[in-house]
Amino acid sequence: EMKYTLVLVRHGESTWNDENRFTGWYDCPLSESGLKEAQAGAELLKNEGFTFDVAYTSTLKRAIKTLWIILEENNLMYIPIINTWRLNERHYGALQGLNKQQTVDKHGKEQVLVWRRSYDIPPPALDESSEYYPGNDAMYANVPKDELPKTESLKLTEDRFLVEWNENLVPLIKSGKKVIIAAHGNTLRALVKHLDGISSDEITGLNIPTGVPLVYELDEDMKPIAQDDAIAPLTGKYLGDLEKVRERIGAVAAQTK
Ligand code: DG2
Repeated sequence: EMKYTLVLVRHGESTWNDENRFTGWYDCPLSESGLKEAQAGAELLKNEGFTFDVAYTSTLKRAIKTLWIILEENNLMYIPIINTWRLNERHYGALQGLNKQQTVDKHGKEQVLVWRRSYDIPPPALDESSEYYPGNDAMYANVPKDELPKTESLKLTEDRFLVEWNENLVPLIKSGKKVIIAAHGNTLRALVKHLDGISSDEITGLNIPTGVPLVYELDEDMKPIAQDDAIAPLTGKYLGDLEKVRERIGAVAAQTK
């Protein structure tokens, strides 16, 4: 029996998504089309009458801005927003900043697919002297250095995301609060893998589109209830025109050809 509704949304297209660069923890803004995607996602939620008590997001402005647009459109700017690095995108290591297609040209399609989509193989790590090392960023001054990544596989991303999920999000949802999570392609892959029990093999084929709200219905044990119109292997449902959603999913996969 349906008990709780949880809404997930990947941020709208970022400037580095648009430039087809590996982004990870790099803090780029939404692109012009990303702002429009976020607005369209916000309107879908409004038209379906969604409301929220608490919002969760990362420390990265593309997710935060997407959330702000959603809250503004839905007259919910007063609700608490929790920002945590545990919802940040997977750290892309030494790939951050590189063009995805040029990386294919250099290392081959198979290798890049392993880096982008394998479950437990992390990309090459970056050096502590790198400008992209989170330990050199004031934003993470309060995070213990040994918790800050130099690269992450999806598995490592899932591990640190699930700390937040189990310690804070699950109790919040079970207390009856309506929660929206605005996050990133790979943190959301990690979360839906956990929710839907997707295997490490099957998760390699899963891509999350930008800016489209994804609605989960959960029972009292946080198990998802399968919904009509869900796109397998997910049991949660994307809002809006599913044909367009499928196209956007395909476009994410096609960033490396
Ligand atoms: C993208 C995901 O993260 O890239 O880090 O480049 O969701 O914050 O735009 P997001 C990045 P892929 O794993 O799909 O290549």
